Amino acid sequence: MEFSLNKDFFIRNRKNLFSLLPNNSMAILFPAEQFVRNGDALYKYRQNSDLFYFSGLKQEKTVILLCKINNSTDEYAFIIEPNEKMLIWTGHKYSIDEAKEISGIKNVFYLNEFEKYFKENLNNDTLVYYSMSSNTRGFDYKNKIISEWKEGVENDKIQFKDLDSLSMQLRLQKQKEEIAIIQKAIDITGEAFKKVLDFIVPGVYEYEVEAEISHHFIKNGVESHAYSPIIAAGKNNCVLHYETNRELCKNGDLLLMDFGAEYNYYAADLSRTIPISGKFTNRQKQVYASVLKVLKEMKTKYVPGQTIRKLNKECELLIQEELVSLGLLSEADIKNQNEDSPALKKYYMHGVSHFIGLDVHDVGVKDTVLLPGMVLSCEPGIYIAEEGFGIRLENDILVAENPIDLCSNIPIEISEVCK
Ligand SMILES: [Mn+2]
Repeated sequence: MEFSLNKDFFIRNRKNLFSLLPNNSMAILFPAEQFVRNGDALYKYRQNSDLFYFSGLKQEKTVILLCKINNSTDEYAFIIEPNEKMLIWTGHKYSIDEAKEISGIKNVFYLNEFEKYFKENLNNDTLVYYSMSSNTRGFDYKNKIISEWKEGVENDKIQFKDLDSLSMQLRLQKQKEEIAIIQKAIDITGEAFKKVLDFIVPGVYEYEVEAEISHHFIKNGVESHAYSPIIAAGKNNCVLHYETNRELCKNGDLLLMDFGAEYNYYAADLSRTIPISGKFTNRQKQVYASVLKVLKEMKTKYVPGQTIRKLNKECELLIQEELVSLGLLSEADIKNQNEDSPALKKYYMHGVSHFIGLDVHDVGVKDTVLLPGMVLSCEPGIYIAEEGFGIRLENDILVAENPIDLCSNIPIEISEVCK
């Protein structure tokens, strides 16, 4: 199985985007900004997901221009013009031919030519689509173009449109190559979890567990975590976005981990909670069994026609039932609860699902109607601060008439996560 995307994929994606674009419009894809860490040190660069999806070009300061004028289409890519200094400090940059080969775009020029081709294609009734909300806001070129647009806008009929809703429509349903890559990211993530199961003993630090995971990721060609890994021992189980990962893993406590590899730009998202000693207490086991039961029931519901909003509701009802049987809520608590802040929110504060793809929290909204090929998380949890622990379990599910659990090979049964 091939895990890299070739130009056919990007050509197909642009063709699909053209079919959504009205006549006499253009779409401009701006790159992600290079973020400064401090001084002249930059954070590791990662391309904007849309720009990657429509071109495969991972290099900074790349702009894509797609024109649909008089019902004929033109595609352009604009890239950095390499010089000697760049070669010395940051190494190789794409040649024109390389950018053509990666993207399948025939018209590749250096960035200083962008304006010429942009203006050449721009007419008074052209609709100009660009992403108004993704992480491309700071890029100088985008700012320059947009401020020029705003100055000129009153004088002509150019209209600006948000590209995000169009790219969302395309990115939501994953193609078979994408699912293969997501599965690869999940498999590496699952292997890392198995390493942690062997590694964990009382007395290790959360960051040592993180190191086991990162080591496995890097060794297997993963360029980055898909998000900051949560390695949370004991009371930290209940901190939903814990990421300091500096504390000791103690005997009798649980270790909640939420982490995922990003493989060739696609994310995995996995949560597991395990006993640090290798054995649950009776109470921990009881709560674990409840969360596992909810996960198993919920994952059968990722069928076409569903929405995240409905899944959330169904999950809340299941969790509520478990909270009653765990003695955490009484029937009276439920009867007297305020609709806006249901009693179960004390123990389960988040939603059960989000879309997964190029971004770990991928495009798609709560009312997006699920269709085959969409990938979403299924992540119920119960957090009991007063008992000093919380449990979250999370698998990634492919929507189908019979939903497919892409994490089905990763240990989750009580017998599998205990020693
Ligand atoms: Mn998640």
